[in-house]
Amino acid sequence: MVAKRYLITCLLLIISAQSFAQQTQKARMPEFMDQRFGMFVHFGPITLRGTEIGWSRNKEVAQADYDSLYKEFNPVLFNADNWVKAAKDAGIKYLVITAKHHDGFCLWPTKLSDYNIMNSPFKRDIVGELAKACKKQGMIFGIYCTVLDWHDKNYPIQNPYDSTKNVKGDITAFKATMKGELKELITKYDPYLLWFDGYWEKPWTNADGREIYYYIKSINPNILVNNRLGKVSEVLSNESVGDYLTPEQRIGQLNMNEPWESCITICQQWAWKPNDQMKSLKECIQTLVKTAAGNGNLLFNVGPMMDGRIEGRQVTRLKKIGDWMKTYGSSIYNTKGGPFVPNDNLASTRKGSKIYIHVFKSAGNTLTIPTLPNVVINKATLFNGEKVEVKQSGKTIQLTLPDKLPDDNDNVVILDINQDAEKLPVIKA
Ligand code: H79
Repeated sequence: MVAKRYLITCLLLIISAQSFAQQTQKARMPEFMDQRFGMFVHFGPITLRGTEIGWSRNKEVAQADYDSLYKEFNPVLFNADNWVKAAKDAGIKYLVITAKHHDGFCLWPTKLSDYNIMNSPFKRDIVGELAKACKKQGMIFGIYCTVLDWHDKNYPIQNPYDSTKNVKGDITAFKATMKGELKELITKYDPYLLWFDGYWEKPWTNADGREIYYYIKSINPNILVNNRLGKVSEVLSNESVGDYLTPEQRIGQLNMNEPWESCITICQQWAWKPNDQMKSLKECIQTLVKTAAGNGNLLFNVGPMMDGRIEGRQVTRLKKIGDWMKTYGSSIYNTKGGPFVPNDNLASTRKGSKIYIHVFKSAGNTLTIPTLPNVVINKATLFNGEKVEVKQSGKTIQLTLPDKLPDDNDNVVILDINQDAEKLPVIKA
């Protein structure tokens, strides 16, 4: 009898937690998706070697060396306000810092592990300083953590490249530590979102992910959580754990039903690498545009240098993206993707009665797009006010652009139509 009552109470708790979480998701997701542009920051002692965070341990860098780097980690030129300003200047609206990556090193003074920033010569709370700078400058603040921890003896995988170095582990004890760390992160820094990694890990189950998800939401139901806390799938279903999809190093496909965010690096590596190949301004801008045009967000990654600064050429690149956004931001923020499915020649976004056609390639100065059924185009202009000629014939619309196009990276045509563009069905362009 008692057991039965206990079971019913548990079930009720789970059900109410679930609907509560879903309510939260409904309220916050659209607001988050309206931001469109975030900055991912991968940072840690490994910047001293210039190899990849996490995955270079036991590869390019010997384990003993990797695990000792924190003793020399001293990014004396770290200035949280400068990072946030670099993001702001790019037109970025939210920032996500790797508080703990797979190597287990914590960038905040946690009570749960000695492997943290207070035991480095730097002895400053990087997560805390960033949270504060974000608040000051009006930047949404998010925290990355991962379900792996190669440093924690309770986590069964200590060296993914050599299973003989692995241990039995204790996932229950591990989850207790994880909850302790999350509680610290949430109560100290009040993150808007938690960005989890690690869905591929064998010792981690979907049920483990769900437990942590509800733990987070029980502390603050408003915190958004990405889908990598559970066993990820390409679509969000009842089985998924998390509030949005997160394709990595690729632009997600147009999806009007499920929220998503692509994480993509400004160079090749997540963590800083000397002379890493940087994306051109055009590639950066078109990556952002194609993401928005697919109805998703872009979490654009930078890896600051070992001295704590973001590389000058990256700061300049970010500033140039911001200059473009100053003119064209209204075609990105708060818009929906579509109605045209993005392709190599064009992508589109929409808001109210406006469709923004982003022109990447045109045949001469003519762009042909499919007809929009039952739609009257009242006006077509570029952002500088120049007129674009519109000719409807049969199944296509021809847009004649001025001979000299104003922008080298993406020219945007604004179509003003006689109805709500956000309600139009998706059309293959
Ligand atoms: O933090 C960044 C990556 O380090 C992290 N996600 C982004 C945000 C990430 N870690 N692992 N993965 C993504 C996917 C796993 C890739 C692997 Fe491999 C393939 C692990 C082993 C095979 C890449 C190739 C790393 C080692 C070899």
